[in-house]
Amino acid sequence: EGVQPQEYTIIKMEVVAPLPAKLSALEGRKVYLAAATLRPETMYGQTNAWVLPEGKYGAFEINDTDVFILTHRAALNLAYQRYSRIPEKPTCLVELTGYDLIGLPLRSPLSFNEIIYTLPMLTILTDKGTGIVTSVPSDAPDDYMALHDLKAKPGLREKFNVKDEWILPFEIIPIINIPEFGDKPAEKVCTDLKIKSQNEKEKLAEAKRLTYLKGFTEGTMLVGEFAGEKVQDVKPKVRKMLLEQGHAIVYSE
Ligand code: A2H
Repeated sequence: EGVQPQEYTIIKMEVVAPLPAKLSALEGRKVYLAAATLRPETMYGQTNAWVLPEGKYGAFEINDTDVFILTHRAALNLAYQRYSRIPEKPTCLVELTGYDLIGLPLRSPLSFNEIIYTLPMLTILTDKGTGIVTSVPSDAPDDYMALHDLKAKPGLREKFNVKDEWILPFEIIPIINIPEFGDKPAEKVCTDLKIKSQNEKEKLAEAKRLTYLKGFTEGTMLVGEFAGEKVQDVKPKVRKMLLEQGHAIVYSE
């Protein structure tokens, strides 16, 4: 972990009923995958959520109505940030792994896709954020490559029991223009750097550096409430909107 605290926005991705058998103990509650992001202004372009198949997760009681699915580590941090029914003590209602979550249908705030699905990503770190990532393949190189891998490799889909209809209909949605990289910056940079898969860590770090820097300083929104405005200006406005509407919370670690 770094010395500087990192402040994330947690996006509440609602699990769409009916709940699968593994989650039946949560019947009657609002259940969310809690995704940590640094780019709330990109939520229009969500195509899926990512979990680590071998990762350990839990369904935690946040208050009287809401349950968040995330790592135990993140649940403990949240409990110290006033998000638990018992102060400073997380209550785990169901123990889960990533495998239990693959295929869950979700409704996520601002997303143009009304329903999106939970899919496996092999490079998720369980000691960062919540261990749940929302996927925006237009602007995040990791998301672009992980979705590309699943679309291009039927064997990978088979290995994780991923149905074709959870990925094949989901196209990249242009949401931000960057003069140098166009309307699908992650695809452009991954292609330019000849990145072959989600496992090329060093090249992906370079791709992230390039898109993040240029996106923030030179990007313009193409969609949503603030279309035509600079990403720099839109980011705090979208974040405020999501927080005020109860679709997101602040999380630091
Ligand atoms: B970002 P930082 Cl559009 N493991 O959100 C791996 N990656 C994780 C993670 C984890 N446990 N938790 C969060 N992340 C991702 C959007 C996005 C993100 C865009 C572009 C770039 C980008 C949509 N995915 O991140 O190491 C999340 O993906 C570029 C770094 O704390 C989160 O923001 O800086 C970002 O990494 C946090 O990474």
